[in-house]
Formats: sequence, C-alpha cells, structure tokens
Amino acid sequence: MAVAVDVSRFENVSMAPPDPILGVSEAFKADTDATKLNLGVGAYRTEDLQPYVLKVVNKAEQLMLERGENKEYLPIEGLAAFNKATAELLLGADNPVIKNGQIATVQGLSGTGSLRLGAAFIARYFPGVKVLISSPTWGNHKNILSDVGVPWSEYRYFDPQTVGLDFKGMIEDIKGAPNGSVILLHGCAHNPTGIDPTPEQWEAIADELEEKGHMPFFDVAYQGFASGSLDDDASSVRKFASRGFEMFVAQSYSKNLGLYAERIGAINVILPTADLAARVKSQLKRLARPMYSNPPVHGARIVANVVGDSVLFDEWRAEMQMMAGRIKGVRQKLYEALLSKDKSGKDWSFILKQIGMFSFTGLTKSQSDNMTDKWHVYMTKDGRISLAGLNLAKCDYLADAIIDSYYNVK
Ligand code: PLA
Repeated sequence: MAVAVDVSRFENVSMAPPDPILGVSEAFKADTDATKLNLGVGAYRTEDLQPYVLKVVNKAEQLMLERGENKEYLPIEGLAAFNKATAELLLGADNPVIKNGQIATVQGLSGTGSLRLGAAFIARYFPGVKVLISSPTWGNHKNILSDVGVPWSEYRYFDPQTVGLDFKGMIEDIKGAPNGSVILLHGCAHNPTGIDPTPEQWEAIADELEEKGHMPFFDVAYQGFASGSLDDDASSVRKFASRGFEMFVAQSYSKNLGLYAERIGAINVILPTADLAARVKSQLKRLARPMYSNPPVHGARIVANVVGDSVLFDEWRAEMQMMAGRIKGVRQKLYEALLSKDKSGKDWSFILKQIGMFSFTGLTKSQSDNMTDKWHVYMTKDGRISLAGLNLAKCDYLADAIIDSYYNVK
C-alpha cells in the first residue's frame, strides 16, 4: 500500500542555481532576439555560427558502419586501441615513458570524467593532500574536487593590472603550499584567461614543484586546438614527463575533435616503473566500476580510427588548424574593431596575446550583465567570452557591446 504523505520528504530540497557555464546556453536558447550571440560555453561554431562536425569524424563513423562493429561492453579501462592512441598523442609515440610502459591510461567520460577519476584516486590514496588550483580556473575544477572530498586552495595566476600571468605570485603560492601537494595545471590555453606560461616559466614552475616534492596534475582539454599543433600544445606536459615527475594528466576530445557529446577522454598517470603503472591502472579501474562500470565505445572508436590511419590523421590536423585559424581570425578582427571604435587609447592588445578559444575581457559582473541584458551577448559572469562562438560579421557588434558595457556600466 502506498504511504500517503502530506509533506514531501523532498521538501527541504532547494532549487539549485543555474550552472555558471552551461546555464548560459539555457538562457541563450530562451532569448528570442534575432541579434543574440552565444559566447558562453566553449563550443566551436562555423562562420555561420552553426555547430561543426569534423569531416574526418564523419569518415571515421562511415568506416565503423562498414565494419559493422558491435555494441558489446568495453573493458572497464576502455578501448585498448584508444588508450594506446591517446597516450601516444599526449607524449609522442617514441617517448620513453610509453616505450617502458610507465603510464597507466584509462578511458574516461571526457575531460570532466577523467579529472573526476584522478580526483577520486587522490581522495583514496592520498587522503588529506591538498590540490592547488589557479585563480581563476575552469569553475568545474572546484566542484570536482569538493564532491570527492579533496581539499583545495588557490594559487595566484592572473594579474588584472597587466592582464597577464602573475608569475611571481604563482611561484610564491606553490612555494608556500605544504610539501607534497598536488598542483593542477592547464596544459595549454588556460581557461578562462587564455594566458599560458612561457617555456622558461614552465621550466621554473617545474623546478619549484621538484624542490617542494609537489605532484603536477595536468588538465589537457585543448591539445591541438590552441595553436593548431598537437605537439606544441603538449610541450608543457612533455617537459614535465621528461624530467621524471610522477603525475596525472586528464585529456579531452571535446574540442580538438569536436566530440563534445560523445564524452571521450582519458586519465593518464605517469609513474617511475611499469609495475607501478599496472598497479595504479588496476585501482583506477576499481574506482570506475562502481561509478559507471565501463565507458561508451563510439567516441573511443572515432579517436582510434582517426589517430590510427595516417590519411585521416593528416586530415584531422588540417581541420584543427582550420578551426584554430578561424578563432585567431576573429580575435584579430575583434581587436581591430575595438581599436577603431574606442578613441580613449585603452590598450586592447591583451585580446591578441591570449590564446585558445577564450578571451578574458576584464568586464565585471555588472558589465557582463549589461552585455547580456542590453546587447543579447551571452557570456560567463567572470568576463570570459568564447571566440569560438563569434564570426567576422559580428565583431563590430560585439565591439560596440564591449565598449558600451566597459565605459557606461560601473
Ligand atoms: N577542462 C577544462 C580546462 C575545460 O575548459 C573543459 C571544458 C573541460 C576540462 C571539460 O570538458 P569535457 O568534459 O567536455 O571534456 N570547458 C567548457 C565546457 C568548454 C564546460 O564548461 O563544460 C567551457 O565552456 O569552459
């Protein structure tokens, strides 16, 4: 017999606030104004502002259909061909770490799910160890760590005065963290600032981590998408690997292969020996099994097919360069539009210096609100705009909106 309840036992559940990034897409959908522009979520759009499925992805899917592949469960660690391809793409196939089997790679539910697996591993094996994240960082880093109960604090990263890297502050905070902390680093195209350390600064960061016995945890969500080169965008990670660090690296294929909804990525742990790698991998699988059992196969097959076929691989690189190039093009056009419209002499060149799909405009929350409420430009409230959602035709309009918000809103 059903139990009648006057008051629901869910009565004390409050309404959660919209997600600071994905909630922007929901608000955008609800706006009926024709001029509306979605610069919130980092998702690549064509010059016509339409979503883009890479041609090479279509070809890989065609291959899969022809082969008549089945839908059996994958092993807990994911598709073997994908795991091999993704580690090789990250480090380079001839990297000693790969040759010696010093890497534990487990397919994850894209970047987010892979970060979550890494964080769960930290919670289980290094209880109480603190993770340091950059200020600011991708907002979900905090949620991921908090939800698995890993303590975190922030290191200085962005200097609003120079609109550049607060390198001194970053090093001081890394130095000040308890020995043996985990330092979360963005492999390339830092989100949301678009500011990366120089090669010399990376070297100094590595020195500091070594000195303090800290462990790097790289989040690589934009390999190949930042500069157009898979190798250049992995150089930070490869530098740390060659210096012999034990470390975590989360990867995502959402942006560089446009596989957002396929949820394909990986967590890698680089270790001093193959024996340790085997043990760590077995424990990552043990964490994955009760969370989601085993990962989806479709995106893994796409990646494995593209990376495993030299013709498709070259086509992918060309499409990545095209996407990165289009973003650089709107970056340039937006900068020129701001320069020609704003006669105050303000230096807008930070837009050109930032890399990747985002620009961190420096607009405050109320200025960002004005962008949305008055101009129908949807963006995150930290002042970040996704240039991947902008086209050349809208650069003038966007420049007008930025100038109005910057000068007319406190
Ligand atoms: N890490 C960083 C630094 C990211 O920017 C993102 C995505 C991810 C990981 C995770 O992406 P994935 O799970 O799809 O692989 N950030 C987006 C989307 C593009 C988001 O917030 O989920 C963003 O707009 O910031």
